[in-house]
Amino acid sequence: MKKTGMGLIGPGFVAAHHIDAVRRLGDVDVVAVAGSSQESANKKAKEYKVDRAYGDFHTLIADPDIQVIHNTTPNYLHLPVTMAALQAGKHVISDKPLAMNPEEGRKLRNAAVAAKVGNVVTFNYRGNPLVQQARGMIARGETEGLSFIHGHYLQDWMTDPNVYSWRSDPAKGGVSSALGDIGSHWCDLAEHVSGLKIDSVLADLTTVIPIRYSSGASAEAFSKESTGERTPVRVQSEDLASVLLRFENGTKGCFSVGQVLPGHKNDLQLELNGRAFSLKWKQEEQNELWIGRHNQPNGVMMKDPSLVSPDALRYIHLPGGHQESWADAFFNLIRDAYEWICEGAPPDAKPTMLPTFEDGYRSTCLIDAMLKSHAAGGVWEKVKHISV
Ligand code: SOE
Repeated sequence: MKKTGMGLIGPGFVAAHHIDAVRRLGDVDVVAVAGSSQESANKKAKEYKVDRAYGDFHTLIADPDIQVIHNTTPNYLHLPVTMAALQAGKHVISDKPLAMNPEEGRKLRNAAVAAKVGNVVTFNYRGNPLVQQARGMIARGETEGLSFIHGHYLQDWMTDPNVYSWRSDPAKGGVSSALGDIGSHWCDLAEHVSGLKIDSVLADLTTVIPIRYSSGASAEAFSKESTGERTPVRVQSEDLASVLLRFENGTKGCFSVGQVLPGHKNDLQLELNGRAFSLKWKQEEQNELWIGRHNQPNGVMMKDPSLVSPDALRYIHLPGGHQESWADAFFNLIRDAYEWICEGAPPDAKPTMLPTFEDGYRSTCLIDAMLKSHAAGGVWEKVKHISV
């Protein structure tokens, strides 16, 4: 049987994980990678052991052996690359955020619907089995409603002012930095797990490190480059933010994001308080789900096939006590995406867990509302999201 062909455009930090996940599927071929130049594509193709390397994305998209395009380029290239792939009738798995702003996000969402192809955004934290467990418990009404949804997503890889990434450059990363990069994950997770949409937001944004020192090249996420000749760059976008939330049914919420907070490596935490019990999931301790109770001792559900509900079981690969990780959850998303794509990606057969361009577009609307709220001096801003 001929394998499905995959091509990846934009080999940065996350690209290796896309390739690993696809190779783990077994029935998908990593056909080619494309970079910003032939030289960088050759280097990455050698590193990832991929046969074909293209110095421009159009050639990769035109390759007849490739049916699925993974777009892991910097944010400013999401629109042109994804649009070109959709127009060529290819399925697309895009890194988050889908686009730089709601206008771009809407164009991509509409183009994907019109092209009738698989369209997925890597909100990969949905792929964790205990995230699906929490989602199922809430959907079945076991928490007896939700009063408060809160948490944070904190990192420290931008603490050093010598780290200058394209994410801090509005022309390449978009007007928002921390909110677009990791706030987008938190909000997607909060909406997915709770089943509730955020209706309005009140945001307070800060730039803790207003001057960064650039070596001329963009630092990869989590890299620690601080050598070489550097020039100062004034940073306008936020590296720290706190946001109050009102969900559609009146449920309250709040979250903070920051990428300059020493000691916090990839500290995503989501807590949901219901009338019957509370649930808390921490990405850095992702094999446990905390269950808080009022009249009984609190508990911890371990990731164990015999404990979770059937909808979460699908996302577990190992017996209890065998820790699963970020890469396993990422794989789960890629597996669901390819299963859907191989069926022809019919909208009504989309796995519940799978985030599509609709979710990616919504995410750009959420971030936009937060930016507007802050710019207006911290006022409540309604999230404007136009459905197809
Ligand atoms: C960097 O902040 C980053 O790689 C994000 O871009 C990813 O989406 C997140 O999963 C891990 O951190």
